[in-house]
Formats: sequence, structure tokens, C-alpha cells
Amino acid sequence: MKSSTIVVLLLLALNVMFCPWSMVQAQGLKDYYDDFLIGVALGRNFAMDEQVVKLVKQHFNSVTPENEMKWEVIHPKPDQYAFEKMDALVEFARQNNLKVIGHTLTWHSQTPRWVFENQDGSPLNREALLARMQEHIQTVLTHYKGKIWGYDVVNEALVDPSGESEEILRDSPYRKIIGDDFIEHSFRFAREADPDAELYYNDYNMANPQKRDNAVKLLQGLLAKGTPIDGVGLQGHWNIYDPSIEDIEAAIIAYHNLGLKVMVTELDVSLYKFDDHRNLYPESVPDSMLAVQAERYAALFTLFQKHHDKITRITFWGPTDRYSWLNNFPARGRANYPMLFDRQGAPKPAYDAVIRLREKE
Ligand code: 9MR
Repeated sequence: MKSSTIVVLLLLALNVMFCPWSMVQAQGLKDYYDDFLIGVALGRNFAMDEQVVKLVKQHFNSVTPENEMKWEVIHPKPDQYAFEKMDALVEFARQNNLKVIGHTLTWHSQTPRWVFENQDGSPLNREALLARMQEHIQTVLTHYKGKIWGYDVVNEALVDPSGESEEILRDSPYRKIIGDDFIEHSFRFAREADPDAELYYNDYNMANPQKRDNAVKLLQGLLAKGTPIDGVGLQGHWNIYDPSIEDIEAAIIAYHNLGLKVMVTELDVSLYKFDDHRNLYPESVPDSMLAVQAERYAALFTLFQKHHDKITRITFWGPTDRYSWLNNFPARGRANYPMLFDRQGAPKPAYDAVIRLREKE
């Protein structure tokens, strides 16, 4: 052994001896995968669970409000905004160096009916809905100026492709009242309100080849008109069977080729196919299934790392199995196990598999 190596080893040993363990910050996901942000969606009660707070501090450097910024929560009545829940999350994020993602500004779901109606219940006209949309975006983005890294500006505007129809946009109230250009307007209002925030289009099934082609068409059209859009979010509500790694890879490349940042914004890996309502693991899940899930997560993170030059963020849709929306969807109360951490917050085989990939390098 060279003498310089011996000196280095000695210094390391001294460092360990005199450094109290409490001062050593345990490594987390964000340290192993530092080419992109590692995010987590949190609900309003997250701070009540100490285990979750600890996990967030160790593993994540970005946070998305699971519901706290949706129109029905943050703007429940025409003349009433309710910022408290979101403010608390933003303050937690500031204290813990987490980049906050605003979710979401223009979405057909979790938006009150009054948004699209006059006081007498008749539908708003185009100008009035555009004005309402602008007022909402302006108010929210001004309130959080300098505190939010990026916004899912428009969420789920694409249809799920079905054989015959040529239609690519969902016939939401926004589209019915304003027309297809509601998307463009939403982005422009957001850029005007906060020029420093990144602006994203976010949707599910974005790796499905037909939906991917539709998304590319939509995004190309938006970019051609000079719409201020910085990135695209693939929600990543996937499972141990679908979609294929090849389809996900083709989608990442297709969106990147448009010049957009690519993100996986709502990652979870269900143990069930999408339309499977059975309840196979009500109490606990067999090791064999956890091993299958670990392999799937490893394949996904191998792909993400391969394309780290294109991907800017991977966000998990929930901190642990306990808090996943999939425990209530598509079957209410059916236990699912889609995250890297179990119900008690302990790392699962999937976590170990994802970390092992980086230790090998
Ligand atoms: O996780 C969210 C759940 O708590 C809500 O009840 C649900 C209501 O639509 O929304 C869930 O989050 C969705 C996200 O906002 C948009 N993409 C799909 C997510 C899962 O449904």
C-alpha cells in the first residue's frame, strides 16, 4: 500500500472516530440520484407523521402538494382564497430546501362547478372564463412568487386515444367554453404572473404510443405558436406489468426531441393491472411480489439514469405505501403497496434495488 493511501485511510478513520453519528446525515435517494430532483407528493397532514417528515428530509429535494393547490382547495369560492394549507407546506419546504412544484392550475377535475358558470347557473362565455382563469393564475402565482420552482400549468388535457376518433383533446368545460386555445392562454397567463417559474404540461399514459404521438402533436403546435412551456410531465402511475420500458424510453426521447425538459411527476408502481379490482394482499404482501416490484423499480431507475441528460425530476406520488391514493383507487380501501417505503416508513426491497444500482457504479 502506498504511503499516501495509508495517510488518507488514517484521516478517514480519525474523522469517523471524532465525528458523532448524530452529525452524519444519512444518505438518501437524492444523494444517490443527484442528476435530477427527487420529489414527493405530500398531503396536508404529512407533518403529523414524524416518520414521514424524517423520510422527506433524508430522501427528497422537491415536493408537490397532493391536493392543496387544486382549485377547489385553494380557491373554493369566487371571492375567497384559502392559502393556509399550501402556505404551511411551502414553509416546510423552505426550511428543508425542497423545491416546490405547483400542482395544478388548469384541470377539468377538482375544480368547482361555479368556475364555469354565471351566478344564475348559465355557462360563462369565452371571455369571462378566460378572465376568471387569468385572475386565478395571477392571484396564486403572485402569492407564491419566488417560492415555487415550477407549475403543472395544464393537467390532463389530452383524451385517452380510442380507435376511431381523430380528436386529441378532452372535451372539458375549459375546451367547450374557450376552445382549444385555453391551453395556450393558461401558459401565457402563468408566464406573465411569474416569469421565473418553470411551466409544464402534465398528463398520464404519456408513454402509450398513440397518446405519446398525440401529445407530441399538441406540444409541437403549442411551441410553434410561441407558447411559454418548459417541460412535460409523465405522471408515471404505472404498475409491475405496464407500460414497457421500451415505450417509456421512446416517450422520454420524443418529448426531449421537442426541446422540452422531461419529468416523471407522479410515480408509483402498483401491484395490480390498471383495471384489476381484486384485493389479493389485504394484510401483507408476499416477499415474492416485493421482489417483482423491486425488479421493476430497478428497471425504471436504470432507464431514468440512462437518460439523466433529458430528465430533470422524478417525483413519487406519496411518501410511503400508507399514504398512496392507490389504497382507494380503483377500489376503495383495497390495500396497495406501490411506493419504495412500507406502511411504517421502512425501506422495501424496491428501495434497496434502486440504491444498489448506484452503488455498483
Ligand atoms: O392523489 C390525489 C387524490 O388524493 C385525490 O383524491 C385525487 C382526486 O382527483 O387526485 C389525486 O391526484 C391526482 C393528481 O392530482 C393528477 N393525476 C392523477 C392523480 C391520481 O388520481
